[in-house]
Amino acid sequence: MRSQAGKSKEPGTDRGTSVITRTKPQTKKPSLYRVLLLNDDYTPMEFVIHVLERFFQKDHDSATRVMLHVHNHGVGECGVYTYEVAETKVTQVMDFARQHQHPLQCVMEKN
Ligand code: TYC
Repeated sequence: MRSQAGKSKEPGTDRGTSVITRTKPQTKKPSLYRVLLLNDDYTPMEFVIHVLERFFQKDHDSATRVMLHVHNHGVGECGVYTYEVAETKVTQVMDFARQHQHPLQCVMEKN
């Protein structure tokens, strides 16, 4: 921000009026967060596929691929979201898993 006082006038005629000019863009990109599923030995594969379809809008083939990736590698990405959306997804998955008495874990991490 710059305060621009009157310029190029006769000496002594500046009446002190100034204009505040915005120089910095006022939009900021939101931070993004990855939502991850963690593998465990007990949650049924079909339950994980259902979670990916229900909360992450995956079709059946895509959900199956993500589930198998988590099963084989220990962790996998469900999606990337702004903070509040990611937090909501994690809560929804954890609540749903608990309701069905599965130990499935879902976490978020900053990108
Ligand atoms: N490993 C589980 C099984 O063999 C399946 C599974 C996949 C569990 C992904 C959790 O996030 C997970 N039944």
